[in-house]
Amino acid sequence: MQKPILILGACGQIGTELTIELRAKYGSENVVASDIREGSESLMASGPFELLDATNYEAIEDVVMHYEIDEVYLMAAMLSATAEKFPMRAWNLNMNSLFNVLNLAKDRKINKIFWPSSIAVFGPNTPKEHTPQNTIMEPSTVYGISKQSGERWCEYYFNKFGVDVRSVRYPGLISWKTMPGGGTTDYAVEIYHEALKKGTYSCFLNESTKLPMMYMDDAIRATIGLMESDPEKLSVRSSYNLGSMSFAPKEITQSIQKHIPGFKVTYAPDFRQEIADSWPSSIDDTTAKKDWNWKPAFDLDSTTGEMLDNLKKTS
Ligand code: AKB
Repeated sequence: MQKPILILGACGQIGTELTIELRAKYGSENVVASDIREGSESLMASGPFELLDATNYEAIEDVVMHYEIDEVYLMAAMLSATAEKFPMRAWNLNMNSLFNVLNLAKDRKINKIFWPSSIAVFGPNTPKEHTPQNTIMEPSTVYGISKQSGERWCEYYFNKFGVDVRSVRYPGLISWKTMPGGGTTDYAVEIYHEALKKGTYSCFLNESTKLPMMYMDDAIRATIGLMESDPEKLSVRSSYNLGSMSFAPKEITQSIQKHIPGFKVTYAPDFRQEIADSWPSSIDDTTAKKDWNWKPAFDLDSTTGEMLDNLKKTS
């Protein structure tokens, strides 16, 4: 029998699709979605929902006890661009929410945790191409510092208290169901919306800034795949590198132009350029492939096809 799952931050870009997929897989009644505010009508209507602040330990504990929750996916976070504007709020949200779920697991009130890390854990001194699983990590952003600290705490709770916490370092995620918010890689979603709406886009990164990216379907498959893996096979309890594709704004532009030939992009780099410049260009995910058979399915052109088709249908 499936034991109940709680998703914190269920209404965000990843949380929405994760909730839909977990409900399809394990039954709607077994997946409790929660967020600080209500989400899309379809998400709210498709199963149990709780208004919940991920920084409030007692409130989470009440929900965990009420539904007899077994696993928690903690998807609430402040992303890189917003975190630069509100450093203390970002630190409080990103760290306190993590401690809340780690401590619930330490006290055996829940049994398993998924917590997302990010390519932002790497910094300007990290090797840029094929960034290895273990390498120099000196993040220069507020968000990156919180994710790197989070990774250290996850590994610590696993080693000291046997907490079954699992994590991946997400690259930029491309999706059409829910908009991202406050990230540096968000341009790679906005560009599709603007291509269809206006035929032009002003990009906040320069044309040759290559970053690791992934289509959301792959990210959800990776997340659930890791959570379903045999714990004995997992050699990493900080966070796994997760690779798929890498491209620069000029390459995504060319990919869109195959469908919309007149599409034009101008470049006006802002403060997010410095964040992007500190991150890797491509990721070596050999360890994830070896430990739990990770394999991406989407490249840039298949992502573009999916994005344009689905956005046309829904707009
Ligand atoms: C961001 O841009 O902040 C995120 C990330 C790479 O973690 N999408």
